[in-house]
Order: sequence, then C-alpha cells, then structure tokens
Amino acid sequence: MKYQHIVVLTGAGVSAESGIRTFRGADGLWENHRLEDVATPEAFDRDPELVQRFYNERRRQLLSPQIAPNAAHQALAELEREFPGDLLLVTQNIDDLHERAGSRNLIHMHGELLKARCGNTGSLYPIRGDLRTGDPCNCCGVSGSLRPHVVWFGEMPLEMERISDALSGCDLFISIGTSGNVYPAAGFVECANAAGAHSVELNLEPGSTHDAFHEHRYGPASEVVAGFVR
Ligand code: BV8
Repeated sequence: MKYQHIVVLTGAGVSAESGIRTFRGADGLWENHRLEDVATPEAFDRDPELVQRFYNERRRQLLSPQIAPNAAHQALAELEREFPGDLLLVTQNIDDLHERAGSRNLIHMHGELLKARCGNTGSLYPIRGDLRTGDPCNCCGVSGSLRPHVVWFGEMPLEMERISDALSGCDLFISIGTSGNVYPAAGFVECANAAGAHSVELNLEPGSTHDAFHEHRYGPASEVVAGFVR
C-alpha cells in the first residue's frame, strides 16, 4: 500500500452484522423517542431513569454471548498489526467490538458503553451491569452523579485535538458504516481532503456526505472492508 498515515472512521454500520442495531436503520427511535431526544444532557436531567434504561438495555445486549466482532472489525485490527505506517481508528460507536477484535490505536469519540462517569469529578469506572441513577459513586460518594460515559448531542466529542492532528497529517481516510449525519464526525472527510488525503467511503449505501469522497465501495462491511484493506 502506498500510504503512510491512515485515519479510519467507523459508525454503527461496522457493528450491524455483529447484531448491534444501527440508529437510522432503526429509524433512530427507541421506546418512541427520537435518539436526539434521549441522548442529550437535558433528557438525562428531565428523566434520568429513561436515559439509564436506554443505555442499560444496550449494555445488556452488547454483553450477550451472541454479540462478537465481525470480519470488518477483524480486518481493521489485522491492518493495524501489518501496516508499516501509522493508523488511527476513530469510532463513533460506544461498543467494544474493535477492542475485542484486537484494535489498539483507537479513539471512542462518542464515549464507551462499558464505562460510567462521575458527573462531579469526571472519574471513569468500568461497568458491565445496569447503572442506576441513585448509585453512589466511589470517588465522592454522592449518589445521583453517575452517568454513562457517553457523549450526548450538544456535548463535545472526546479527543478532538488528537483526531484533528491525525486528519491534517493523513494521506488516506477511510469512512466505514456511517450515514454521515452527525457532526463533527461527518466533517472529517473535508479535513482529510484538505490535507491532500485520498478519501474512501465503505458503506452499505451512499451516506449524506458521499460526494465528498474520492472513492466509494458499497456493500456489507464484513465483505467490503476486508476486500479493501487486503
Ligand atoms: C457537538 C453516542 C459541539 C450516544 C452519539 C445541525 C447541523 C449540523 C450539526 C448539528 C446541528 N444541530 C446540532 C448539531 C450538532 C450535533 C449533530 O450533528 N446533530 C445531528 C443530528 C444533526 N452534534 C453534536 O451534538 C455533537 N457535539 O457538536 O458539540 C460542541 C462544541 C463546543 C462545546 C460543546 C459542544 C455530538 C454528537 C454525538 C452524539 N452521540 N453517540 C449513543 O450512542 O447513544 S451520535 C450516534 O449517532 C453515533 O455515535 C453516531 O455518531 C450517530 C449514528 O450515526 P452512524 O454511526 O452513522 O449510524 P447510522 O445508523 O446513522 O448509520 C449507519 C450507517 O451504516 C448507514 O449509512 C447504513 O447504510 C450503514 N450500514 C448499515 N448496515 C451496514 C452498513 N454499512 C456497512 N455494512 C453494514 N452491514
């Protein structure tokens, strides 16, 4: 491969074949609430139980035995191991399937379902069960301060400086399984193009920003990703 610096962005579509529901595939609804109405700080203030239930259900599903990385996750982990240059994997997903497949140089820009955060101190805790709003947290003992370590709409995504640095220095940008509806992730292709990178969209169908990409390959991620990186 003639590239030295690769940035990969993944979205819900890379985990779809592992059995994790996408957002817009499920028309973005959950218990008749739009995602944008449940995944916000205001929703958490208004009805913390509803928001905790939303994430507790997704955490239980993620930890169920039938959920495992698919060939797309595996191909990306193999690429990281074998690629002689540097590769940064930025995921919008809050599942841990990239880690389970072996990816290491990974940023969860929208947080992680298997971590809880103390709203008072910002301390993070691994969590594999249900999170209850009344649970006291270990760091300050204040009950009601624990929330999912997830970036909600209106909140700043994580590690944006590190991501921007990688985008401004990349020569290949690969976007996988994202509809390109959520910013700032949907704007990454423009940053990569401005850096002179070759940009590639690997998705089931054209996303909202498809015309910004130099190259497109459509089909299930488990086939298209392995076909592109090998
Ligand atoms: C911020 C964690 C600023 C929670 C998520 C108006 C215009 C532009 C922007 C905005 C606007 N109004 C508001 C905004 C900003 C807002 C935004 O973009 N809103 C959208 C709705 C318009 N963005 C934010 O609020 C972000 N923060 O801007 O902060 C700021 C600045 C300073 C200080 C403070 C703040 C934060 C956004 C993060 C929200 N959290 N996730 C959770 O997971 O519950 S977003 C969540 O939805 C995901 O993380 C992901 O990002 C998004 C879903 O997108 P996708 O991953 O693309 O999934 P989707 O289902 O849409 O698409 C799946 C794709 O896969 C499809 O294309 C499908 O075809 C494909 N597919 C399906 N199966 C397969 C497949 N592909 C391959 N193989 C398959 N088998």
